[in-house]
Amino acid sequence: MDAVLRNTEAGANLGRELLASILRIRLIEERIAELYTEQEMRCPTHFSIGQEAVAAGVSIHLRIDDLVTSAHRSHAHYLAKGGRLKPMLAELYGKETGCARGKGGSMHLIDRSCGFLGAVPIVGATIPIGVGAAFAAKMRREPTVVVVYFGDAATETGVFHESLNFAALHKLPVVMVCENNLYSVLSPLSVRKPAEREVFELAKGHKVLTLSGDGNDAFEVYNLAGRAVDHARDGNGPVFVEFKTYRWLEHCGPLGDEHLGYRPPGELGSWKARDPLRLLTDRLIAERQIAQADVDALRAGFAAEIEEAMAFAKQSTFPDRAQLNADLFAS
Ligand SMILES: Cc1ncc(C[n+]2csc(CCOP(=O)(O)OP(=O)(O)O)c2C)c(N)n1
Repeated sequence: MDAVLRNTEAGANLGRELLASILRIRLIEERIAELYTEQEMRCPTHFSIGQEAVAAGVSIHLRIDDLVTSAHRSHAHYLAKGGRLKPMLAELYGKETGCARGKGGSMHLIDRSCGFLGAVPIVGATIPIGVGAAFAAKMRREPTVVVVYFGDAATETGVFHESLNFAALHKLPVVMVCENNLYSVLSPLSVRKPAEREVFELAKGHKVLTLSGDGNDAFEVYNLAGRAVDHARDGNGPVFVEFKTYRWLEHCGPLGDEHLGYRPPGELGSWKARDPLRLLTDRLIAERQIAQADVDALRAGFAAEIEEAMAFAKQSTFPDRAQLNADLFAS
């Protein structure tokens, strides 16, 4: 069964809902990582294992007709927004049942049915697309909020500033969510910006509401994102929210990369000790909001869903040769 926007299985309880969303994304990506080595998924794939609380805590505030854009690391954003698992996995396998009909792969997820306007791996490229969608929504007097997800490196592009300036000028209902995982491929922030200037301070220059917080604390993400989405929906203009978090795997691909030596020794371990899934599970169990048996049941349910979707993706057919030039803007 494909997921709905909010995990109804988890019920009205916020903590359980956040946990279900994070756990589901984690299990899906772990399974993709396992099967990736079979070399049947042939698209470059960027995992967000370790960063899932951001997508979960933001999306919980969104309605089905709110819109989202993302970049190369987009599985979590797509799934949390109500993206359908079977078409997502089929897309990774290049199949015609994929959400981009097998022509995009992991970095080009798109699904209008859940308001996922698209993911594009050109750094910064989807920021103006999201701002344009917010401009259109405002002109049509629709109550839509657009969330634009990107990494810390995207704040170093010119189009980020042009877009934020335009959004601020026109008071557009856009929430820019920056997942600051400290690296752009192998380059740490220290070689990319002055040490005394934080990433979020760039947005302050545009005089928009600017927030920053812990992206591994699901409740903190929930609270900050709630403020941001309400602000944008109430017509107060754009918001920039930075969430500090950390990618566990290599920049692109299913493996670890500690042997490359670009991250200081112990850094990965210290972030793993702050695993968003573990932190939330421990807290909910300690507060007796959930029992380990509930977590195990959620896990089993998601595992079954994932296996069914994987089988669907593998059994689907590749697009027909005749479809090669279909849906293209240029021939
Ligand atoms: C315009 C452009 N320049 C360079 C690249 C190569 N590239 C792909 S991902 C990436 C780093 C992106 O870092 P960030 O935006 O912080 O996201 P993260 O990968 O950390 O999630 C780069 C430089 C690109 N895709 N587009």
